[in-house]
Amino acid sequence: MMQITFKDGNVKSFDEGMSPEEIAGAIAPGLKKKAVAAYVNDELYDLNRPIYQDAKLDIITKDNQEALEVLNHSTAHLMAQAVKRLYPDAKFGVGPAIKDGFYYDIATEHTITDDDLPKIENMMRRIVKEQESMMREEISQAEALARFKDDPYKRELIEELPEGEIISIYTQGEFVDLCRGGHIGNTRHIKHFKLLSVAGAYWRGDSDREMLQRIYGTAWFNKEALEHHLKVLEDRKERDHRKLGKELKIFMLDKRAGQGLPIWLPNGYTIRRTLEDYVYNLERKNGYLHLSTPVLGTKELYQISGHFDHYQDDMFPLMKDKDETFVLRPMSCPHHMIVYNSELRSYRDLPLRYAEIVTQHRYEASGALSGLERVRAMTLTDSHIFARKDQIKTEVLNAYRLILQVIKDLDLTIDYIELALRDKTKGKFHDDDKLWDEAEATLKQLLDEENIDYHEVKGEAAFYGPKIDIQVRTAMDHVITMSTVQLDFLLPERFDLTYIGKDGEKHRPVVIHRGLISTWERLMSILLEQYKGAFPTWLAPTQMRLIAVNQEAHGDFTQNLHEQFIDLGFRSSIDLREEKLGYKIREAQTQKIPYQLVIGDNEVKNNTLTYRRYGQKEQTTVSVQAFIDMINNEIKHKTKHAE
Ligand code: TSB
Ligand code: ZN
Repeated sequence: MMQITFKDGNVKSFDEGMSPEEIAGAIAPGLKKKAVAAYVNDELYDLNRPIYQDAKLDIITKDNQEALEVLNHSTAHLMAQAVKRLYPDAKFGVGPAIKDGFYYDIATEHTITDDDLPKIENMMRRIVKEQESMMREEISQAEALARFKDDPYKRELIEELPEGEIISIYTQGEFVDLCRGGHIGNTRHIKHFKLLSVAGAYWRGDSDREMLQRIYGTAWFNKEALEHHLKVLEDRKERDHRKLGKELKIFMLDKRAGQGLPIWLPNGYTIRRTLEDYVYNLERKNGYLHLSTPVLGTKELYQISGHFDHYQDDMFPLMKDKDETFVLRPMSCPHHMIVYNSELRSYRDLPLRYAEIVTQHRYEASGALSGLERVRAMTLTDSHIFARKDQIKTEVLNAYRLILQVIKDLDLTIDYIELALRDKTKGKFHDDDKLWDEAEATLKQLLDEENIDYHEVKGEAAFYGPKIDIQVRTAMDHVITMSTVQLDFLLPERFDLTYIGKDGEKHRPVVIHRGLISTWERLMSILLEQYKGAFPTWLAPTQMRLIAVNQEAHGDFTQNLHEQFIDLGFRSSIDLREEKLGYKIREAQTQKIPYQLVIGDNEVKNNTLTYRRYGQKEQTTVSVQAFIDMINNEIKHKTKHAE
């Protein structure tokens, strides 16, 4: 007999060799039904893996968070077995559970397409019916290499394990897989799953290695949960900014223009200029001074700043001529340091808040590029605030509060605040411990004093100092950095920045780097997804579309109205094409224009307007002036409309 200690402290005896599933069944049939896997002495165990010794047992049930991961991971094995049956030459890379799903990387001569997925799903269902047990076996490295002699990917993984390590493999019917474990024990427990898509994936994420085929799928414990998830995925597809960006002509990418180098189309650029005006005004109100600096700098400038030593991986290759070497700038800070230094500064001049909407370039890995969310050419709502030490707290807080206001105006949702610190063991940070300790302690203290909740993350700081990053959750369920406030004691040293204090002596200012609302690129990706392309009136590239019922009878009135709207600063557009009325109305709808105005006899006779709001069925007739007041009011208050 063995003694099993449960989470609640209860101890019970069971026959040696019983599995978590059997133990659960012995306690209560209901528990057995809900059991998915277990922790045995804190090690993740398969549901059917025998326990031979006294142990601490914690059964993972369907209600636990890890359960879904175990199920999805098990489903990955099930899928691999089905793939192998259909395409016997298939070899396998890795097949982990991911958030809400799983994938498996596969090498086969057969090109797997979306059309193959139902076939694979059917085969999976067959294996479920066969009730294959997933049996664990522990073998030596040498034996593992022999067992997987035809599987180059698995061999590579086995060879990398530390010598002498015991390796676990799983047999499920005719199929054998290398795996650490944590399974649901038998394929019959896997009922509600769907294969979602196929994509290419480099072996080990390395673009110099071969490309494998990756199948994504998802598995759930009941039909409703699966259906709900598929609905969520459908909605995400509709919201994907890459799709919407194309349909609504916001931006484009073209291989010839360059990867990660987006082109802003007229609609997108109009929104961007609207956001720019908004940011300029807000910053002016808050004491920022705007300036403009070049996209190129000398190599020397970036050597002084330290970017050259610590940030080169993220920079485009240098541009060299006979006597000069240029850097395509990844950041604007060095330029702003020079501006500070161009005059003698007194303590009375501080804080000095330089702001710039900065175009900069970063040589992001091609695999990391994604639509507008991560790009190589980007324009940042940047600022560098030069302050005395006694001003740090107020300036950081002012910057933080301004960020909160913009986030609110744009309707974004903060997921969490991250305090990004240095990781001493990594070389990408400057190495003056004293400066780091002081900067990190200052930010920590400030957040604590203000009762701002935050997560600390080591290794995510900038090379010059710690950051407070504002993390936003997108409609696609990515968490992404939008805004940032960074405390920097390094660049003031590097550029020998000084001001004359009250005492008549020279002192060092500090620099606060502030990204207000990320880059226009990233912001646009987020706004597109959030509004599903239906921008509120203040942001919409076209705010109203005017359509005359009959060109001859109503054309002049419509044209006059259009010009009047333009003079008022509205982004009005008029559809004069010789198309059917119904066609014009439908098109205005697919473009998600907030207001469609159809102008006919009544409007001309009564000097009124009949409008229909995007997404609504009813039409409303008002006086021209009432319409103008309504639009002005919406713009002023950044009114959002329900979809
Ligand atoms: C705030 N020197 C500071 C600046 O003064 C700086 O550049 N900080 S940063 O490196 O954190 O970048 C600022 C913001 O740019 C990030 O918070 C992020 O929102 C955005 N950003 C960074 N890289 C990319 C990228 N590849 N594509 C789109 N946006 C990006
Ligand atoms: Zn900066």
